[in-house]
Amino acid sequence: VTEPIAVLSGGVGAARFLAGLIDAVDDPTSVTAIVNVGDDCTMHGLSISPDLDTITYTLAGAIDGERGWGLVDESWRAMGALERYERVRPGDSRAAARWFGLGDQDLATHFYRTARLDEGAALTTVTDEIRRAWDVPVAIVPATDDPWSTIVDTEEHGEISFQDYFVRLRHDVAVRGVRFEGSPVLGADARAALTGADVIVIAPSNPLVSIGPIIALPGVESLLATRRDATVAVSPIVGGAALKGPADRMMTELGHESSVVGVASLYAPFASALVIDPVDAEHAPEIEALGMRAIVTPSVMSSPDVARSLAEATIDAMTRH
Ligand code: FO1
Repeated sequence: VTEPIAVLSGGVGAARFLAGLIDAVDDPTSVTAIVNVGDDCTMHGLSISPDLDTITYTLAGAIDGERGWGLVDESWRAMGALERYERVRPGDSRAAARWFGLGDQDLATHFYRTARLDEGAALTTVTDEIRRAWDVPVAIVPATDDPWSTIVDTEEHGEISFQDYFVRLRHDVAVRGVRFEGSPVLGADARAALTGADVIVIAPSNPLVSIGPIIALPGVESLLATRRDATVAVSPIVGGAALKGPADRMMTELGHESSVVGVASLYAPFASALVIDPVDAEHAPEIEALGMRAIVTPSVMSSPDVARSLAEATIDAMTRH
């Protein structure tokens, strides 16, 4: 497989799929990951891009596999040292927050990103510098260079930032809505990848808060619709449950079926095929009724071999029919 491939990406699920795709293609430089930035946040004055970093660290072989985020063999001395300041922090201050774990080595990435952005560099440029520092062969591009934040509307706390929802509240709260804030433009590299790809893959990431912010960028849904025959999605829901994170619960709370059929309903306007696990094979006719081909192949990426086979089957489905 050598054709240009664009992959709409969130965090962990996308990173594992991309690692499998690198093993499956002849030339990894033909792959572009277009990455969600809706989770991006500022902590301690530092610009943090969790999904970009999860993908970079995973493809560099440096991710902490158990956590799924941050670096392996990490130490936490800086975080620990913040405790002293927690005691003097005014009640209404968010300084010295320790609920968002930033490891000592991971901090270097956020120092670098923040300093370069402060110098006026675009996020696309800085992301590519970080990618090269980690010797990752796949192009990694933020979906947009502009601020574009996911806001989660919760029953208990009203509207909060994505990381407040996901990390601080451990996504253990009822969600009644999701929206995105900003006036973004699709990144030029992302647009070029979507226009030029032979195959566009929607990675197995949360459809509402990982893929959703990319699709919601002005012009992206209509651009993808023109590329529907080339676009395939990999379901992040297997047997009705999310592989990781709160996608299943969130789908139900926001009025979608938490199943491969619910995923198919969301993606049918712009994807012509959906990859599902054998446990969901019985749902293939419902997916086809929505106008998508159902590709049945093991999709729980429990090992690099499964990730590679999944990537191969996904690309084959689009190039050999
Ligand atoms: N996820 C957590 O569950 N807890 C954390 O403390 C945490 C810190 C963190 C720091 C840097 C980074 O790049 C990611 C981090 N994540 C953490 C993961 C991340 O916030 C989420 O997994 C994604 O935003 C969801 O895709």
